[in-house]
Amino acid sequence: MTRPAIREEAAVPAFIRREQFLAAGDDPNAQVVLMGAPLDVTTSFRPGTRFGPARIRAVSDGLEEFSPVLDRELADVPFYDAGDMDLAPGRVRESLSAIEEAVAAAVGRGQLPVVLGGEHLLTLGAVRGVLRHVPDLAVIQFDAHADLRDDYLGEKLSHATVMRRVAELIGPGRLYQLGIRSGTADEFRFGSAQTNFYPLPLGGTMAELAERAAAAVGSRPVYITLDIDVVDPGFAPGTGTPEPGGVTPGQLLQAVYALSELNVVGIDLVEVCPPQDVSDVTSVLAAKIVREALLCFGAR
Ligand SMILES: [Mn+2]
Repeated sequence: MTRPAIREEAAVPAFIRREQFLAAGDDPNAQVVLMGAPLDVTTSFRPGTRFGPARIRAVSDGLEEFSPVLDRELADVPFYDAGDMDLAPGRVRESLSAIEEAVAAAVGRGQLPVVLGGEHLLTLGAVRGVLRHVPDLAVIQFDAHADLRDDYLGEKLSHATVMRRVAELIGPGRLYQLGIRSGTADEFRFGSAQTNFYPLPLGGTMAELAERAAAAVGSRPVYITLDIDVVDPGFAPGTGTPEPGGVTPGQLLQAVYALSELNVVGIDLVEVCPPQDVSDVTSVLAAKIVREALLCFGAR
């Protein structure tokens, strides 16, 4: 059988739009640039964070664009979703360089990069990228784990060593670690002695820790890294290294709001692992945190 020639004007419309985050605009020069870094290389327990950015985007569609708490909506904060970086599987250093370049490009143009992970090691690349343009940087980390090992099974570059490497870059006194409840005795000694180490207090709140950190950071530029496992695994099971005894989503959001006056120059949200998730609760929480972060820190 001979098929008729294809007529261009009868082209099938593009049914499948590349997934974008809720209400993302199409101006690459927007004040805020969302980018996915599906790094999933050094994960030690349960892999799958490479699927994080795509799933967070997909479920973001179920959220409203308006935040009642912030009384602001995404239309007030134009942002661009640049999609996911193409990170070659297994190539740690090259991947970190690609992340560094992308983040440096955004910061160099005066944009606020918001990076969706991916495993926590990506923060090292992102902080390197920010540091190219912003000296005197502080980093605020929300995490269940200290991530302060000097090496992990002999490897210096790992999700378990990432904040040690970041501390070396910016100076340990510039790192604020909030909500930590897991690590080795060595990590806790290093953290207590050298970083601004705010372990999760029994009975205290995450927002109080964030307020302390915000007061200490003052007007200095700050990068925020948010490891979703700071939230209790009962609320956020979709993560590689769940650690019981965490905060509720509401407590975490309160802590994010407590940072709203800071001079935030970069943000990441890491360790969402969709294959381990239940009913997308972790991805939906991540999407909500991203929305609130966009509205909190992107409206300048
Ligand atoms: Mn972490």
